[in-house]
Amino acid sequence: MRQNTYDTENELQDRAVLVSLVTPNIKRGTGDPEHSLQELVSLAETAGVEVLSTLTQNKESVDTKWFIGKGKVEELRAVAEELGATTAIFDQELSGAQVRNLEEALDLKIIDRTQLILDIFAQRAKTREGIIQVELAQLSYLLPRLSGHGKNLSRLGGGIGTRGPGETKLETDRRHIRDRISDLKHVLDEVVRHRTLHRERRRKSGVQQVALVGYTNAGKSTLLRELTAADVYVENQLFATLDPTSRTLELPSGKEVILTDTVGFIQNLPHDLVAAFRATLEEVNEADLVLHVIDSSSIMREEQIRVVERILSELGAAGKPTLMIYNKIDMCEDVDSELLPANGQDTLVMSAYNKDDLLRLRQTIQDRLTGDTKTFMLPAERGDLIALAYRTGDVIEQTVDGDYMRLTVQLSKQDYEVHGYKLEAFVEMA
Ligand SMILES: Nc1nc2c(ncn2[C@@H]2O[C@H](COP(=O)(O)OP(=O)(O)OP(=O)(O)O)[C@@H](O)[C@H]2O)c(=O)[nH]1
Ligand SMILES: [Mg+2]
Repeated sequence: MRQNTYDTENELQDRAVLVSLVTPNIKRGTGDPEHSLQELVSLAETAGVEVLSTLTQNKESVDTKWFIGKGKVEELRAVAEELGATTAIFDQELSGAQVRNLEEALDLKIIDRTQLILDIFAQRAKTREGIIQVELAQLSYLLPRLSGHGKNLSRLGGGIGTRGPGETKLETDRRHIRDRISDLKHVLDEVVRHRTLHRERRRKSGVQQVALVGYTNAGKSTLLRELTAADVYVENQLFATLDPTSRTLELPSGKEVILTDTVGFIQNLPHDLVAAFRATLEEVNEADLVLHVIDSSSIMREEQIRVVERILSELGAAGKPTLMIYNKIDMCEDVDSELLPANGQDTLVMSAYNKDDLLRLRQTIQDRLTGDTKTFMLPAERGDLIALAYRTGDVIEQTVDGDYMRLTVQLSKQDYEVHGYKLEAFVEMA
């Protein structure tokens, strides 16, 4: 299926200089460029690149031909030569022409942030669904840039930016790639159909779903592991998890729900990747409760929260019942933790490695999912309202009282807000 040009044994490690261009526009769009560049260093290291140095240029606007200014290209050449770099990685997305021009002028492999992230995903993808999604994203990225590649791929046999769609495929025409994209979409549709069926079965079984989301490296998989004793991959690196993993979580009441781990988010997540992973992230849309996991100790904490919220809203999952989990509190300096919100039904400040915190998390999940017990006095002839009560919550007790039906129902806060409010006029005071 996927031709892989990646050959670990013969591969020379990429030695890279990282480059960031800061223009007023870029600054407005993507948060702090300094943090973004730090993150690019982590991304490069995650991809197995040796980072030699970083270069930043402040400039009024992007240079159409070189992306950075001509003078900066010279500086980059000098630095690269001095340090013996093989590669330059840019923190922003480059056009095909810019890649070609830089490659020719510098005799370096030129990679941009998007390509680097796609490459990490290609290294990580394990399941059929993940592999298809990554290849789809890579091809969509490559299509408009085809003419910019080829040289570096034939010249430098391996390393970052060369995994995934094979060399021969890149040399074929765009139509070929479009065909491949359309084939992959069909296969993906099929996988998605299966996943949807599976999810529907789960939903019909009445089991509630909880989804872990959050910035990459926040501790989502750790929480899944600590809460369910699942054997999942936890690593101090970016994008350790690609494929959603679901496990049964037992709540203090003994009731079981399904807890799902998902792929982490990052700022400037390539658009093609969000599109390709939309299917996987449907899990989030279906969830009864979303656990937004935050690395409280990160200096980018607030930015990361905003990035996750933005991507969730792109996925149509904004406004879902959410519990914000300020994780890794054990790694926080006191001054940082003072700025955190107080614990409550919407917020939990905790450490995934603290037993008491995990108990509290279980309890909060339960409270959020089960909610309150309410008793309604419904007129016996209002079959519609009685049916609504049954649909909306768990009816614990039902008795007939003259012309009325007395129903005791357990309703979560969100269920009550969506449908249950229609029964409000019939609530019996306790
Ligand atoms: N000190 C401390 N470390 C934590 C805590 N939670 C997670 N970690 C560490 O943080 C790192 C990342 O954890 P993961 O669970 O892999 O993070 P993730 O959110 O699943 O990351 P991706 O899959 O990359 O999106 C690991 O080294 C964990 O051991 C915590 O509460 N305290
Ligand atoms: Mg993970």
